[in-house]
Amino acid sequence: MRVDTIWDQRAERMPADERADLQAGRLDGLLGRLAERSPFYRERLAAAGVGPGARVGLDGLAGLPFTTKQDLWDTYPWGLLAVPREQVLRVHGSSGTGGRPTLVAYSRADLELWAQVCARALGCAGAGPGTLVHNGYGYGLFTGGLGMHAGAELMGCTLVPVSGGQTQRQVTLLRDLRPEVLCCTPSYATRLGEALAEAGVARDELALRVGIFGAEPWSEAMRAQIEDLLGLRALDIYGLSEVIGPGVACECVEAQAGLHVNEDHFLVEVVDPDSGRPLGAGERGELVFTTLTKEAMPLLRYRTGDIAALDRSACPCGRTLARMSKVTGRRDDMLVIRGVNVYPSEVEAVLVAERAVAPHYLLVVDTTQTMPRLVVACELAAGWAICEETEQAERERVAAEVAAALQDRLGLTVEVRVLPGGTIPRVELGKAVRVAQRTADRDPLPGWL
Ligand code: DLL
Repeated sequence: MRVDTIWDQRAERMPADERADLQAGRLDGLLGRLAERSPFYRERLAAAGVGPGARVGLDGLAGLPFTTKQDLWDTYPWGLLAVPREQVLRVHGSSGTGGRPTLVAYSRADLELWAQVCARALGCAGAGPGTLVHNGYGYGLFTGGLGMHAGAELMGCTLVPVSGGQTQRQVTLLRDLRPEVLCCTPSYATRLGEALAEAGVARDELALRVGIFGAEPWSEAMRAQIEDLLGLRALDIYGLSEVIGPGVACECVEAQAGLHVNEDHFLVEVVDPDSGRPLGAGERGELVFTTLTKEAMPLLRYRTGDIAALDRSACPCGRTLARMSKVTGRRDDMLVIRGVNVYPSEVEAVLVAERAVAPHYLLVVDTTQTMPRLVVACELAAGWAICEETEQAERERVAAEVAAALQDRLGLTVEVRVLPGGTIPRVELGKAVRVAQRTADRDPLPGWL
């Protein structure tokens, strides 16, 4: 497999000033299209004093109105369309917790653009025509499966569209077809590693070289674990349905240090999550995207809720696209336990650094008592306890160790349960569930809390 595989040389290596001109032109074009074709944005822009035909350029970006998830819900299902409904070729979305999904629409040109940016992600992984790709992202309304599928087909890869779930079958296909590239969520990558070990498949029976893992947050420590488990280089891929799906940004195998944002199509900003004020390079804040080229459902300054920072320094791979850091959390995933702010990503960092525990965990917020308490449930690493008699004592010893490390890091006393292997429910389809509530009528880990 080659590593000098930049899919779109011109776009991905464009000098920064040339790209800024391209973006400015595209932004003005977008404003024109929105004013003409989107009643929602026509009103929004008029309220912000941006008249039809305005040319704001990149300097005027911060003066344009934001779009939020609430706007998508309020206009559900078609209110943000900027093309006639008949020109929508596909609808995707994410399930959402309120019962109402977030839906997004794609025109033919949008689907082509999406395939292009997913091909760029595969190029970032060193893939090229003929590379065998195992696509374990779910197919359906979720964008992971069909997005990576289209990118791999466009590139001319040999694609195995296995989707999520049916882990035994995935193990067989990984062993028999010997793909080089694995695409799935990071949590499912750990599940596959576990299942391969259970099936007695040795790492050298596999040909995996690189994984393109995303759709959920994962830490550097988790990266090291997955690389070790599967014997591959683990790359992060980021995206969200509202903006397009996977392919908004992806790490390159050369540097593995930040995700190249496809800025010629998705104009990225980082803003202060509270004030909305734009932040500078290196400052951590909320990612905001403007879709410069999308047709069916373009979005202006969309607030993602995802927290990251931007790095505009040169990358050894030769791409000039800015890099975003890993997403370190969401504006709204912070838990407040007895007045202390707890980010699940910080707990994960502690757990993954502990060799005695497996990379499967659940944070349970127990609200059955007057003071909510946080219980961190994880599992003893496979083969860690020497024999059955000592297992329980070992689990208790490791729990005390992890609790001390969490106390150090978070400044909060947390209860830790180290459970026998296989106790934490595995998510085989869709995204990992890392935080659960325990209420009077619901116990996510019956008998263990
Ligand atoms: O998760 C798209 C995707 C599919 C990305 C496959 C990568 C691979 P949604 O279901 O709309 O779209 O969820 C989007 O997932 O706002 C983030 O909070 C989270 N997310 C996505 N990628 C990452 C990542 C897809 N690499 C939401 N790291 C986003 C952390 C991620 N969080």
